[in-house]
Formats: sequence, C-alpha cells, structure tokens
Amino acid sequence: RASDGNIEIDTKRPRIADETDRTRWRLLDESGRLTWHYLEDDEAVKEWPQSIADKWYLNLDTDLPELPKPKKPLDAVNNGLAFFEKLQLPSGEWGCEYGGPMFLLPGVVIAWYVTKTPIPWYVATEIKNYLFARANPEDGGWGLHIEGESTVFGTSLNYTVLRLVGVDPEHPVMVKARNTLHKLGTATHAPHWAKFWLSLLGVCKWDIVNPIPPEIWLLPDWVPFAPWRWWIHMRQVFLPMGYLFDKKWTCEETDVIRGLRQELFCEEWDTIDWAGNRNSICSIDNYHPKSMALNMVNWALVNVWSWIRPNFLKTRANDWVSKLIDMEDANTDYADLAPVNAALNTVVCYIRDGAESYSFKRHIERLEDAMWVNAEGMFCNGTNGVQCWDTSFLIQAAVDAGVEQDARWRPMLNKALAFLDDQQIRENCKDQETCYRQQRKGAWAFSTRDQGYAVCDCVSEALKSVILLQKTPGYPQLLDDERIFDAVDTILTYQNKSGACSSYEPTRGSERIEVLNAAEVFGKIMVEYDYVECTTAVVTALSLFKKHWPDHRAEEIEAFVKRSVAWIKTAQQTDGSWYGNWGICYTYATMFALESLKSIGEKYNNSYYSKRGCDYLISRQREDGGWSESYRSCEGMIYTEHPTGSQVVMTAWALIALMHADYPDIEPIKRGIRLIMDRQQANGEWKQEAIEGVFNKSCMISYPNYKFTFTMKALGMFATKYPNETVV
Ligand code: LAN
Repeated sequence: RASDGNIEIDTKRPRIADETDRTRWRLLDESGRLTWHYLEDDEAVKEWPQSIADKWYLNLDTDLPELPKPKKPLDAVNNGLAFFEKLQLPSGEWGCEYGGPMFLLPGVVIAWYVTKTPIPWYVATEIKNYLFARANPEDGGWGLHIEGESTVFGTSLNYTVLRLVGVDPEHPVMVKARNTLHKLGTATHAPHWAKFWLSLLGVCKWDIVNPIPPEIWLLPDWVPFAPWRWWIHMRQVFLPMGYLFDKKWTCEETDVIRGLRQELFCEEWDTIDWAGNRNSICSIDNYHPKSMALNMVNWALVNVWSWIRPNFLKTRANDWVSKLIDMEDANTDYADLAPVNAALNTVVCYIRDGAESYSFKRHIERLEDAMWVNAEGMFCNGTNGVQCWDTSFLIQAAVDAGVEQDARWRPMLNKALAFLDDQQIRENCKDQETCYRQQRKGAWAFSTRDQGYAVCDCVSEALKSVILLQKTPGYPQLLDDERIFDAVDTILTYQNKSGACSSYEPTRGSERIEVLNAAEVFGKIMVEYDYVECTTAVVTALSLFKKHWPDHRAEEIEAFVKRSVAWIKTAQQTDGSWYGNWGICYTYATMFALESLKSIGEKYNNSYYSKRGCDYLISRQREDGGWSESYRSCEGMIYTEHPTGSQVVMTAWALIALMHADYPDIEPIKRGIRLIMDRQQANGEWKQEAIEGVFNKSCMISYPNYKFTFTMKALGMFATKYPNETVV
C-alpha cells in the first residue's frame, strides 16, 4: 500500500476500506463535463459544500420541504419542477447516473491496471461496494446488465475487477462468484470481448482470441462490408482492438494476475488448450451465435493468412489504424465515443506513446467523465452523461405544461436554454471524410459537445426545445437563424433510402454484414437500422421548424417528412403498436409515433394509424390506471408486463401518446394521471421504479430523469388540455 493510501500495482493485496464517507463526495460540473471527487481534506469539505444534487445522487438526506398537496395536475407539475429545479447543475443541465450495462467498468479498470495507473483507495472501495451490491443474490454472479441473469461475460470480468481493486479471493462474495463462474464453464467459455480483455491482462493467452485483423481497415471503400459502413460503435471498438490484437501485448505479470490464472479456470493454467477454446462459449452468453461464414473467415485468418501475411501490409494497416485512433481522439478531446473505445484507446496510447505522453495522460483524465457514484458505490456510465438529452425533455415538459411564461421557472429555463446554446456543435469534424464521420455542424450530441457525436434524435429534441423557448416572448435569442438552419441542414442528411432514420449516421451497409458480428452477446449491431424513435423525432422537429421558417429548404423538408411518415406507418405492428429500440418498449415507441403523426395533423379522429395506436395503448391499461412494461418486451419482442405492476414512466408515455392523438375519452386518461399524482412524494419527487432503457435488444440501461421529465410532461399536457379538470 502506498503512503497516500492508494493502491499501487504490484502490491500483494492492497487493503480497501469497508466504505467511504458519503458526505465527502462532490460532483464537479465544468460546462457539462461531470466528474466525481472525493474530498479527503477537511478544509476542502468546508470550502466546497455538498449540493442538493450531490446528496440526492448519493441518497443522503436532502431536507427538502414538504410542498402543499396538489389539488390539480398543474399543482403537481409545479411541485415536480420545484423539486427538479434543485437538481439543475451549475451549467444549466441535469445530470444522472446512467448505469445498467455490466461490461463497461471492467474496461476502465483493466485499462487503469495494465497502464499502472494508481487507483485511489476511495475509488477501489466504492467499486467494490457497487459490484458487491449488484452481485446476483442467488448465484453471486453478474450478467450483461443489472437485471440480467449471470453470464460468463459479466462474472469473469467483474470478478477480475474486484481482484484488481484489491478484494481478497477468499472473501465469501468472491468464493460464491467463482463457483458460479466455474459452473458456467470458466473463463475459457467467455465471449470474444472478455477473452480480449483477459488476454491484455495476461490472464488468458492471446491464442484464445478470435482474430481482429487491422488489415480490414485497408479494404477499399466500395467493398460492401468495409468497416466504415458498420455501426459506429462497432467500428470504433474494433479499431483499437485490432491495434492491440496485432501487438499481442500483455501487461506486467503480478501476483494478482497469477492469482486470476488459477481462480478463473478449473484446469491447470499451463495445460489449457487456448487455441482449442477460441470458439467455446457459454450458451447463456451466446445471444447471437457466430455465423458459419465468420467461423470460416476466422479459420482462414488463423491458419492461412497469419502465415502468408506480408510485412508491408501489416505495417500499413497498423499505421492507418493508428491514425484513425488519433482522429477519434482529436475530434472528441480524448473523451471518445463511449467508455469501451475510450478505455481501449487509452491502452493504445500508453503502449504507443508512453506513460508520460500527453495522449495517454489526457485519456486517463477523460476516463473520469463516465464514472459515477451513487448510494451503492462507483461504476461506469453508458456514456459521459445524458446532459443534452435530459435537458431537452425538461424544457419540452415545461412548455407542454404552459409554465414557460411563469416568472417562477424562467431562471431555470433560461439556464437550460443557455446550456443548449453552449453545447451546440459549431463545426464539422476535422478530417470528416478521411475518418468517415457524419456531418455534425449545428447538431447536438446525446451528452456533451466535447463528445461531439451527433445523433439525429438528439439534434431533433434539442432543436425543438430551443425553438419552443426562443419563440416564447421574453426569452433571449441565443441561437440566431443561421445556427438553427445549421441544425436543420444536418438533420436533413440523415434519411435512409427507406425513408426512416437511424441513430448516428444513415445506414451505410447491408444487414448482411451481420454475418461478421463477432461479439456474440448482442444482436443487430453491425450496421445502422431504421429506428421508430429516431425517425419520429426528426419528423416532429422538422414539422415544428417549418411552422416558423416556412421558406428554408421547404421542398426538401416536405419530401423528407412525407417519406418518413410513410415509413412510420409501415413500421406499425399489426396490433397497432410500434417496437422501441432505445426505451422499454412498445409504450415508448408508440408515444413517439403518435406525437409525430400529430405533428402532421393526424390524430385519433382522422387517422387510421393514430387510432390503432391509441386503441392498442388503451388495451394495455391496467386496473389501477397505469401501464407497465418489462425489459423482457425488448428481448422477446412481445409486450410483457413488469412483475412489480404499473410504472410511472410508462404510464406517462402512454398518456402523452393518447393526449397527442386527442383520444376522445378522458376517463382512462384521468385514471392514469391520478396514478402519477398519487405516486408523487410530498417534496415533489417521484421514486425510482423499474429500468427504462435498452440497447442492442439485450442490454438494459437506466434513464433516472425520465421519472421527472415525462411525468411532468404528461401532467402538464393534461393541465393545458383540460384546464378545468381537477382529477383528485
Ligand atoms: C445510446 C444512448 C442514447 C440513445 C438514444 C439517443 C436514446 C437513441 O434514440 C439513439 C441511440 C443512442 C444514442 C444510444 C446508442 C447506443 C449507446 C451509446 C446508448 C444506448 C448508450 C450506451 C450505448 C453504447 C453502445 C454502449 C457501449 C457498448 C458497446 C456495445 C460499444
């Protein structure tokens, strides 16, 4: 143990504390960049008091006053805003934990470990606490995401994390987890990415990793499966993986690593047949089995290509991959697309540029951006935050409630607008074409401008929010027309041939590229697909824009919207619902779909599609007036109720949809509104219920601010639509 109490690599068994003092944690907000700090010094604690938001994130007492009991929905909105205002961060945005996936923290911790980055004792302690709290109560393992059953992926990697931060292998939690891992087939049955990380540590030998040839980046652009056509998350992960795979680099051997070599396997480590286990995988992990074609390609790469591979190609491929990594780092100021490639690029820069290099050190700073602390401990968020996205929805909720003119909320909304003003991306990427990036001038990212990845629905939601506020008398015109046009021009680059929109880029390759899906644990990840939520968000944004600027690219916008709406209609399921890819699930997408239909004037009374959507939702309403959907809907693609009953978030989504469509019967709507009001706490808040979000069909992710933004939106829409209804 080092004298400052931090864990040093190579000490035999660093001691970690039972817990940290929760009153010493602080969230720092630097123009939307959110990082957690632990104040060990008493003076610092006095100088930097804990904010209400800090306390709330950590589940400490916030001492917020009880508010007058709402008499009508608008009172409930005001109470909700009074609470949520307290959570607004200094730059004007809202922050939140964004956990769920259980494969992100291992990347970060392994990157720290292999680069000999000291892990402060308080970080190690809270990571341990988080993983202990999240171990599956039955078998002690970990899954792909917090609600999932134990897998080799989750268990082997999170067990490894615990050992790297200093937990004793004989701790009862570890013994239990290890037993489960052994029952599931040991780390030899881990999926590709886990085998990769374990090989970097030297816990596996590189022979167990299926090939990730950097040469794939030398394919000419016209090749139908060239990587620039892949979904951005896949290509940005395979890029640094290719670099590291080619080097077959491993970190220095330590006692912990020698320990892991025994703990993660049942067999004698020296006798393990690494190459023979390349395709071994536990069936629970194997959500998307590798295709026969991929198995053949892998075979050829190992048995033929590795023998005949010319040196000049190897060098050229590595140089090009290295340049692409530099461009990604430069375009994001080392924040990178998401924590997976951020951790990998960190290791690349360490090996390539050295421990003292700017690139490596900046990466280490940036890895902090995705770390979060809550009452359970410390973990890694899915992205470097949800800032622009949540802030946009809060603004829309306030406008829907008609409180944007209320002097009481003006300072809060002004700050929110100023945040979006600051976070708009003003320039395209440097070397946009060379590094295959999408136009982004005028766009917003999901999290921050620094991260800088435009997503078409994030641009759309932020743009709507800016327009709504700036068109309200008395708000400052922070974004001039040129900047609004920049956003629209970028949105207009997003349409697929089908008429739909995808997430970060229009689809660049065929679904057949899915045969190269090597990750095993996720489905439908290789290319961009048509998404209901993204398409509908774009339609509503363009419709709103057109009302205020009828002359800017009018024909193109009209044609775009027409084609998108036609696609949205074809995407409706036979039962009247829409399938959601990013929220859970049918309720979420149906809300977006009915909102977009309303934006072009199609509602219950005049639209077959809108009517069927409403009827579908009504058929799903529960006895208590609420709606409830489980993440199982996303995996199984059939509406599945959550075992804990109605959820405020899904209830809000369904009500918003019905009100957008002007559903003629107020009674079911009132019953839902009553449920949301009943669940509101005396201080204006709503309590966390089941998880709200999803990606790649199989992985869940939480959106804790939805229980505020969408509930208030539903209540607010009700208040403006039926001003005389009291409900209670
Ligand atoms: C997100 C989060 C936001 C989400 C919406 C904006 C809600 C959606 O409408 C479009 C897609 C997007 C941007 C999205 C894509 C995939 C992300 C980035 C995530 C679900 C958050 C985490 C996830 C990412 C892939 C996690 C890292 C995992 C890998 C497999 C690389």
